[in-house]
Amino acid sequence: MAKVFHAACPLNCWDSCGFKVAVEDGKVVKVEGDEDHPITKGKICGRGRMLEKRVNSGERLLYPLKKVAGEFERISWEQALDEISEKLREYKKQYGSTSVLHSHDYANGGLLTNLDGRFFNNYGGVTEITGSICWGSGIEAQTWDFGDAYSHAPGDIMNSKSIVVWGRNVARTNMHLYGELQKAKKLGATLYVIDPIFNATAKLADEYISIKPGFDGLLAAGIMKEILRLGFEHQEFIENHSVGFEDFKSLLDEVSLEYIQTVTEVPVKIMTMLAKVYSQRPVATLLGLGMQRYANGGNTIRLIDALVAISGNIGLPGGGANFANKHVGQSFDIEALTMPHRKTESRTFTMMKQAEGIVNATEPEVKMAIVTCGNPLTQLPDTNKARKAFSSLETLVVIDQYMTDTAEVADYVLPVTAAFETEDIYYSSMYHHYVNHGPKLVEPPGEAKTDEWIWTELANRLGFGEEFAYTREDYLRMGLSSLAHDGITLDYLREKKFAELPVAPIPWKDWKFKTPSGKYEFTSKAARNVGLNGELSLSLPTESKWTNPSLAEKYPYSLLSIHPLRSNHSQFYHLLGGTPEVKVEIAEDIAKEKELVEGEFVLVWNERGKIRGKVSIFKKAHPGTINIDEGNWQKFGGSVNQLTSDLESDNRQGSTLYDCLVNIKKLPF
Ligand SMILES: Nc1nc2c(c(=O)[nH]1)N[C@H]1C(S)=C(S)[C@@H](COP(=O)(O)OP(=O)(O)OC[C@H]3O[C@@H](n4cnc5c(=O)[nH]c(N)nc54)[C@H](O)[C@@H]3O)O[C@H]1N2
Ligand SMILES: Nc1nc2c(c(=O)[nH]1)N[C@H]1C(S)=C(S)[C@@H](COP(=O)(O)OP(=O)(O)OC[C@H]3O[C@@H](n4cnc5c(=O)[nH]c(N)nc54)[C@H](O)[C@@H]3O)O[C@H]1N2
Ligand code: SF4
Ligand SMILES: [Mo]
Repeated sequence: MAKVFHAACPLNCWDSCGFKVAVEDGKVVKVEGDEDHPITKGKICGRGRMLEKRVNSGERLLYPLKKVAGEFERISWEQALDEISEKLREYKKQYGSTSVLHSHDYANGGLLTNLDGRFFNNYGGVTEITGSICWGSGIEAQTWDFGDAYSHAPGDIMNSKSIVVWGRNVARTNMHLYGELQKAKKLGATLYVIDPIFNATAKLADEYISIKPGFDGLLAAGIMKEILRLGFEHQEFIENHSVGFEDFKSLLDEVSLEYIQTVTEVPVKIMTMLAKVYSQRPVATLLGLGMQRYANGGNTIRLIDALVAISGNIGLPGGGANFANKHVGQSFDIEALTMPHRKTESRTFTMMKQAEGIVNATEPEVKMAIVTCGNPLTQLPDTNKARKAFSSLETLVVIDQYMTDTAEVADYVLPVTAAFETEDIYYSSMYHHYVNHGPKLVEPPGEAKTDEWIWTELANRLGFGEEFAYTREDYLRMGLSSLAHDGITLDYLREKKFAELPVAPIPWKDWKFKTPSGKYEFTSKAARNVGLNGELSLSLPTESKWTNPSLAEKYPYSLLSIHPLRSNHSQFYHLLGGTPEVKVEIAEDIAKEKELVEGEFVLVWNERGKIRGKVSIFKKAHPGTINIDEGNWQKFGGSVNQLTSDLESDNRQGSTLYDCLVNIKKLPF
């Protein structure tokens, strides 16, 4: 008989669901939703359910592997840890500790994934990754405007008159918000969706606004021009709670609505309509991550923030510029876990520029990289560059559950535990503000070990084992110590399964901001402090017919690479059954121009790379738009990142993954 336990989804996702997991004979047999969870209420997605396959799959890595003469050989943990720690010791002695790079992303939302920081800081400080290919531009943008990136609590949209879903693929990536949108609509809210793709969320909308990818900032500028012309701006907020408005207004005066209509491909009458919508408060703006993955991505989010601000939609129930909720992650005592004071050397590369850093860095050169919770050879922009860089390292160590594209090129691959094989607490700083407890339910297969065990063993060999002389429970208590006065302890979580973090449900209610001036900053001082011009601008993407006409002539179509429905990034493609194909979704005008029909094979290419796939026609997508979902493995046709660029966005903290022009042609087969 199976026994059912509570657990939590570890995947990097908006929703951070509560689970009920059935275990029989020491194996996970079913993953379902926990009805008691206040936000996720018993509903989970296919990726969550498929975690059962992900933990039980026969393809799991079971033993440490070492590459010898181009082939992987099984070795003992003893040998793997001795050899890796010897290399760490030697590289540090010869070149300094920053000759080692820690490459990672956020594949696991567990609090104790932070122990990698504890290891690298005690080692002396390695080359670390800053910014984020995921949300970096938007986080930095909101930090400049408000002082931080905070969202309203999920149910708050029930107070909204209108809801604008701006570039978020809710039905696919944030399923519990979809349910809330349906509910808000029933209560009378009007829903607008702004997206180049007529996605499942757009189908729910009262009005769908199709836009040229990368031009949303300009659309926001057009709406603001109309708000100011019609006299709908919130005078009190602008005059007493913001700085830099006059300069910003002059910028808006420089540009005409006709120009905005031309570049955004959105009619002026839509701008006027949205100006009226925004003036009928409260309006909730739910921003997605797609539109900040452009060279102008930070400025795009700042212009949308500015629209929310001048229309008086900040700090009131039912309003907000909702992008992420950093408050959630800030609730934990991360420093107690990571011990940043222990590092004596430091160097950083942005997440976007890792490959370039590996190839070009001197003093010291990068000799070794350790990859945790990430699959850079599939997920980083410009795969060909990333592959060359990671393959050129003297020593590459990958800690993972599967033989990913990145693991394939490693010198050492270490098998790590998966969901339900270790205790942790899980949260996501993207949507809701509940933390979930996940107990250890089953033993890991083969010789797979926790990341924590691996760090401890390496620390013992490198002479700082005393900083790792703690149990998992000790670490969980350390990370939760900042929440003790709110009654949120490990014992509480073990018993109650989840807890509501002390996070403000309506941020910026008092219009006191965390910026240097304490006001909303149309012109950002924080930006100036890091040597950037903090003024808003009307910047365009880098790859467009307006900014690079000769490139656009060769490569006339905009390539998006949105998140896959059935996989979390690269984590499920190999478990979907059959051979996953590369699906090339194309707007109807491209199909017509290139005489392409459903199911035909095509080549999509630009100067960075090429990819072959099967055509699927996108109904109602913005003209000139192509999409290939991200995350696909090399053996199934390859990652779309063979085509994307590794440029940093305007504020240097984000990627330009969707700022990508391509061409397409029919293939004979
Ligand atoms: N199924 C599934 N869900 C996921 C994930 C997954 O891999 N699979 N990943 C999780 C993670 S880590 C993240 S970061 C989130 C991301 O969640 P989302 O932000 O919802 O997803 P994205 O796929 O990044 O893109 C969202 C939307 O942006 C639109 N878009 C692209 N460019 C533009 C533009 O220029 N303007 C406008 N207005 N829209 C644009 C796309 O058409 C798409 O509809 O999803 C999380 N949830
Ligand atoms: N073209 C394009 N590229 C994109 C995106 C896009 O929209 N378009 N989206 C970007 C976004 S938003 C994100 S967040 C990134 C995601 O990029 P990644 O986080 O690199 O992607 P994942 O596929 O989730 O891979 C993470 C790896 O971590 C492993 N892993 C899981 N749990 C653990 C653990 O506990 N310990 C260790 N050591 N390993 C573990 C998994 O097995 C997997 O191989 O991709 C980005 N790349
Ligand atoms: S992937 Fe997201 S929606 Fe799916 S079960 Fe996990 S947290 Fe929930
Ligand atoms: Mo992400």
